Amino acid sequence: MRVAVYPGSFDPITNGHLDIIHRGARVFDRLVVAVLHNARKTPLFTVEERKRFIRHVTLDIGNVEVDSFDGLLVDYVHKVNSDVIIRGLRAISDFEYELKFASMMRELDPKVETLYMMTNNQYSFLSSGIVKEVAQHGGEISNLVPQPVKEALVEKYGQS
Ligand code: COD
Repeated sequence: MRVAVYPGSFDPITNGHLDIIHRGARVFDRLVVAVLHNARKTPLFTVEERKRFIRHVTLDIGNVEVDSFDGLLVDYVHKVNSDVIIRGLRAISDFEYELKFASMMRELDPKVETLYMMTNNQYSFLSSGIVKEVAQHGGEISNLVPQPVKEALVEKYGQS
């Protein structure tokens, strides 16, 4: 059984992340979406909230699991008996960071492969950060995030 891990902050999940989840789930037998529990950063949503959103919007995909992790990603990948990490690519601007990411993963364990999937063009500008910024100022985000995430953002920022 081929197991892949799709790690990220997912603060919150966007339609771009969801696009990569759909693509990954079609290629692998089991896809584990792993939310980073990063105590150093202050996320907008708690790990539990972020996991709940992802579970909610992936209910129709049978081979997707949602989990969280702390510490080194490579250790988590071993823990779930995987050797593949999936990352999403939006534009050339992602490349520099992703090259360092993949090189570091290879340094930590050469047997763990990092695979990149291109997002749908319509999501190539999308990030959790930009969605939060637009939501904070009352902009329209219906096409950018799943409905439950939109509702939670509207509730957080107190606008409709
Ligand atoms: N379309 C397609 N893909 C997208 C989109 C979009 N619109 N938006 C984001 N993505 C992709 C990103 O490129 C990324 O691949 C993934 O979705 C998750 O994105 P984010 O922004 O939610 O999460 P990141 O990139 O901040 O996650 C970083 C990690 C949590 C994976 C990393 O920091 C980590 O593993 N930390 C643990 C410590 C560790 O092991 N560090 C060494 C790593 S080499």
